[in-house]
Amino acid sequence: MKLIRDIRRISFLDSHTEGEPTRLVLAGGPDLGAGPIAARLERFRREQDEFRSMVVNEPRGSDVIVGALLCEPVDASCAAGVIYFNNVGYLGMCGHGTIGLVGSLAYLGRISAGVHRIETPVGVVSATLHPGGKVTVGNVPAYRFLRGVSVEVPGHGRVTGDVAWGGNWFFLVEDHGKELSLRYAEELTEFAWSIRQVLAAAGVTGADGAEVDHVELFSHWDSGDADSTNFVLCPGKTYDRSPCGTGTSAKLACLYADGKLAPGEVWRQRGILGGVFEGSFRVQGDAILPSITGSAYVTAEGSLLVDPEDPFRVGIGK
Ligand code: PYC
Repeated sequence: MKLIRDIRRISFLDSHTEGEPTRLVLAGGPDLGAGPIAARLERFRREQDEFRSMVVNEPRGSDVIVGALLCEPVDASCAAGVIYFNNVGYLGMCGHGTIGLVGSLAYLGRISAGVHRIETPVGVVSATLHPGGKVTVGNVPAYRFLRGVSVEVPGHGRVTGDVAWGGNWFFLVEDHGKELSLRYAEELTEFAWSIRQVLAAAGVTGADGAEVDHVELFSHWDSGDADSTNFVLCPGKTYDRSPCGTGTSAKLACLYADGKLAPGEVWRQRGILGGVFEGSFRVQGDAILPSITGSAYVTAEGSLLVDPEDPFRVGIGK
């Protein structure tokens, strides 16, 4: 006998950008009204947080998946609005996610090659879909907020880094003495996590007291033809498989502030899996306008099913 239950269906399209997954929710998401995307994110957080966990956490997802809720934009000149989320909360912007979003919309035939405007909670970004399938994200303004902040990390000694905004808040560390290799991912995760805890305890924040919830380690060694390799720890204690679009933007802001990279010069940022984002910038007042180029590939499409009787219907997680 077939069980008749009111099963909820959430249609999605999965992709990865240089190894980092994005799950785009196309339909079946919560009604967040028609206000600005930032206000819709607050409503999502306040009233519909279970939906976030339902989509990205086990048993339908994993800690690594970044969700992207496709929204109707407020501004008719925008191709889409989007709210990014992960295993523990929400992201202001997401570079790899925007590359995945644009690749996914192209796969669905909803956009073609050219420049598209996308509304995010932290502002409108541009996304250029190139004829060969690469995507260049014109990110929100990025800037270095604090230079040379030193903290004592138990078991590791003094660690010095910069706090910078690239669409999310980052602590960027170069002088860490670690080998940035995938085989040390667990150790690097624990190290970066300790840095994050120490920053929080020491009251080191971004502007307006914002939590610095991403930690980015850099190395110039073994980067092949790239300028640097990074290891980026995300808020839910997972590491970014890609070079991280907002993290690369924050890096560009620091390079500019140090006079190490000029407007228009290309910076090739390698991620821990070996994927590369190409970054460059223009200057806007005290900030820079980063451009990040990378590739995404679609990996799955279908429906997530939510059975009201399922004890784990809202996901296993936070
Ligand atoms: O690419 O900006 C990014 C990002 C943020 C968190 C994970 N990826």
